[in-house]
Amino acid sequence: MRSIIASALALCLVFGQAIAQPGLRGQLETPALEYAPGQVLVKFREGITPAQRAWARHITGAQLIRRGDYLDYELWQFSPYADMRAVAAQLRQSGWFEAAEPNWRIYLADGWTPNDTLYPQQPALPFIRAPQAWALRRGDDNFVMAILDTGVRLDHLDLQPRLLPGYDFGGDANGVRDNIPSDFHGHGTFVAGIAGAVTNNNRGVASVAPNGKILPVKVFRDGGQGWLNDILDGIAYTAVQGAHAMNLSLGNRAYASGWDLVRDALNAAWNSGVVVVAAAGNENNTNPFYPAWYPVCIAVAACNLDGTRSSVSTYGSWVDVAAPSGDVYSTTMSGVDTYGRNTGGFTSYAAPFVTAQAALLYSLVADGPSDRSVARAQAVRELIETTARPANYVAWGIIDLQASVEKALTVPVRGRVQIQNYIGSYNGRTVEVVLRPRGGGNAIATQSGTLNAAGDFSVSFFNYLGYYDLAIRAQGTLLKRVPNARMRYPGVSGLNLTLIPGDVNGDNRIDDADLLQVLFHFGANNPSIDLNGDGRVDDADLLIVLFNFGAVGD
Ligand SMILES: [Ca+2]
Ligand SMILES: [Ca+2]
Ligand SMILES: [Ca+2]
Ligand SMILES: [Ca+2]
Repeated sequence: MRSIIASALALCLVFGQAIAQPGLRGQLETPALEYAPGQVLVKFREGITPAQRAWARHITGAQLIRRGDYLDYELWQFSPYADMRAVAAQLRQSGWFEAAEPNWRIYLADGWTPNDTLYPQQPALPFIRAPQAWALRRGDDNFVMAILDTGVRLDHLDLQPRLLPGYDFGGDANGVRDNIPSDFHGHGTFVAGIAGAVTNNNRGVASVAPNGKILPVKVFRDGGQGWLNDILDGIAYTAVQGAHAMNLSLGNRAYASGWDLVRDALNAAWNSGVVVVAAAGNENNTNPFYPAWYPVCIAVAACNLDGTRSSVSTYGSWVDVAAPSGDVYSTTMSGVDTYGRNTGGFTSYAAPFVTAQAALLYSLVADGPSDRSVARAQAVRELIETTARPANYVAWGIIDLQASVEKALTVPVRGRVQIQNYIGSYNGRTVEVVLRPRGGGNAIATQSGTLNAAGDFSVSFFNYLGYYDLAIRAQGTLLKRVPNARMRYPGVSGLNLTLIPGDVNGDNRIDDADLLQVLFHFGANNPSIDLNGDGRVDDADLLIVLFNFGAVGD
């Protein structure tokens, strides 16, 4: 019996420091994983009796939430503010447990497979890792992709539910404009289906953006001729209609000063928040192709499904990204339920992959569909470009839908803290960021990191988009609230916080428990109790606790 009490006591003391020693966390070099606040999963060693288990919970202050139904584990709950990496590490050190782990968040590794009958014949979708992206997010029907093209077959069963009214600037056969942007050419119907065919409807094809609306903007006559003024009007109309992305599978290798008018119209659209995507051309060279050449456009080359450049695609450092076009299946205009495959490798059919990606990402960075701005458009463009898989024939690489969605869901929180009365280096001191519901409530997620010498920190949260309150503390300080933080790409930054020291045990209040810890470690060199960072625990730290005595964190 004595030995059990002795080891229980050791566990108690070790644990007593656990919350106060977030420093351990840094040494674990755990990647930025996320765990359920305050939860730890423990598995006792053989031979520990139920009574001893209850005793262990009692002295550590843990509450038993549940036992494994099939495996012999216990899920324990501590304060949601506790650093569970450090708690688990301390529990492991006690020698009582076979395992003690924070209750890590687990993510689906699988993709989402739509049930469209032709989906198995659309290898371009897994090539851009669409199923993995769709398992996370599938876009939003309030976000709009404008297809400036030859129109769309409006009664196509795999398109019709996704079509907004649109407009016909090209004017069918005779150039007379109307509000019926039907397609008698075929190009626009094929482009629209790649970006936004109805997906998971047991019919036809799947599309890159399973949710989202298509705005058909017909800017060609039925024979395929287009005129400058029709395109200019189509671009302006697209911006006014509130589109979030614009697809331009059109252009010309020949420069004419009229293209500068198109450029100006595209710049205006971009400045109102429209992401502009343009086919780079099918010239098999690096020469400019208009309007893709203009910097406002995300210029899209075409690649084969082995990642090589399609033999016809324009390429070069001015071309931003590549998307598949070597083997694409889409809707055709010949019937209401007709589909076709294209292996030409044309950039016309690569661009709509990127347009749909833009619409899907836009829904992740915007506060709803009316939140259109150049800042939102810029965020979307950065997500597309910076997550592309490198390819040597374009500036950024081949689009990766999964990586772009994951990046949009991974939100950094950056800032700088100063601790009152602190005279040491911040370098390596831990910082903890707690995510809570806006306006109050318990912690939803906690992330930790380390400060640099200046007190700068950066941590990331995965899959919490929207408005939250943050609460931030450094080792030994109270939490400081940052209300109403918008969690989205490119992140929350520029936080500048002055923190109140004295909360040695991490329960977010400064009281006699903290005082006792300082007294207990008086004279030691214990960084989690050395509140002023001068390398030892002494009366200066004691004074800090006394001075802030009674204070409670946010
Ligand atoms: Ca018409
Ligand atoms: Ca379908
Ligand atoms: Ca305390
Ligand atoms: Ca000190």
